[in-house]
Amino acid sequence: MPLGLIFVVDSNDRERIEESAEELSKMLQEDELRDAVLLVFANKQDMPNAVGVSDLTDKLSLHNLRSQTWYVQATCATQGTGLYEGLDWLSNELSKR
Ligand SMILES: Nc1nc2c(ncn2[C@@H]2O[C@H](COP(=O)(O)OP(=O)(O)OP(=O)(O)O)[C@@H](O)[C@H]2O)c(=O)[nH]1
Ligand SMILES: [Mg+2]
Repeated sequence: MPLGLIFVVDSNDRERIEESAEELSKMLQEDELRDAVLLVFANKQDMPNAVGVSDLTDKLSLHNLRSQTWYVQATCATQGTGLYEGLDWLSNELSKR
């Protein structure tokens, strides 16, 4: 059974998205996470200045990933928006394997 990895990004903290990208990239190079199914929560989407899903996908260089299956879900954790959609995607992907 592969691992599911949920990576939560504060989309509103523009100064630290680069830091998030570096952390994610380091994690995904770990042997244990090579085949992980990656769900990114692009959190704080309710904030007017938040980075959108498409920009965040670029900033995290997700299109360059070769060994992981990934998905970016827009969320607002305080209102619960997007959480179940993301978890449904993850549970579906994991059940395929
Ligand atoms: N507007 C909004 N606020 C959120 C959301 N999710 C969490 N928060 C709030 O964000 C605050 C916590 O901020 P974080 O950025 O997670 O943590 P921090 O204290 O800034 O510390 P760092 O981890 O160093 O960034 C809490 O008040 C949460 O209620 C969201 O989707 N939208
Ligand atoms: Mg913060």
